[in-house]
Amino acid sequence: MEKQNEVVLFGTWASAFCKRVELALKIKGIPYEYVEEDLTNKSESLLHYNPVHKKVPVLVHNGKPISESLVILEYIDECWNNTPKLLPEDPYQRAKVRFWVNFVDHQIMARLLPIIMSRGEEREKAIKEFNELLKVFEEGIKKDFPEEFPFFERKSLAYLDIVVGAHFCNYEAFHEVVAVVFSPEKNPAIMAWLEALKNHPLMKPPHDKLVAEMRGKYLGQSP
Ligand SMILES: N[C@@H](CCC(=O)N[C@@H](CS)C(=O)NCC(=O)O)C(=O)O
Repeated sequence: MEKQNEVVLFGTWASAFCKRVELALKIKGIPYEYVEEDLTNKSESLLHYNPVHKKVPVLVHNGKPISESLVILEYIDECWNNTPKLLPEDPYQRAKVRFWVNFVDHQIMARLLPIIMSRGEEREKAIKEFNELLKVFEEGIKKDFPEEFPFFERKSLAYLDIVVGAHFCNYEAFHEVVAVVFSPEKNPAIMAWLEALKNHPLMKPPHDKLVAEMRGKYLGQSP
């Protein structure tokens, strides 16, 4: 007989996109099996389950695959709807959360690569642009969610905490390997939020492992 709720996550440990899905499953208390993928040698299962993008994360629920991390988060929220909600009930609030998640994924994240790739004055300029976008984000969420801000005072992590936390709560490793990009002077509310997120028991980033990974990836240094 088929199991009622068989959940398998294909992921890779250092990926923020995969971390999002793991966080959602843990917040909702959903038991799952985790399969670590080697992206230099993708498994037949991954290629079978995500033939379009061939990327992780992929969630397989009772044999049915779902790809794209944000699609997976929404699927989890809809399927296990008697557990803590990731998205707000109100459609307008939901739209605003989706708007800012999109802003983080497409605008803010796009500014990280120029920082990684550049040096000297060019890097300073890239960091300044990154901080300006963070400021837009900070002001935007304060205006859109005045009652909820700061988010970390909520009982349970929600959609925006998951996305922001998975991307940025490892910022200390990024500072150590690449450059200091977050500062309490420039982005006080975001920094306070990240500080709380990184100390959350589900969020805690594996600092030393990440530093080694980033040194290899960004600086070409082997461990
Ligand atoms: N938009 C995708 C991005 C996923 C993604 O970029 N996954 C990376 C790991 S961080 C991957 O699987 N890369 C393998 C490849 O590009 O071949 C999502 O949100 O799930």
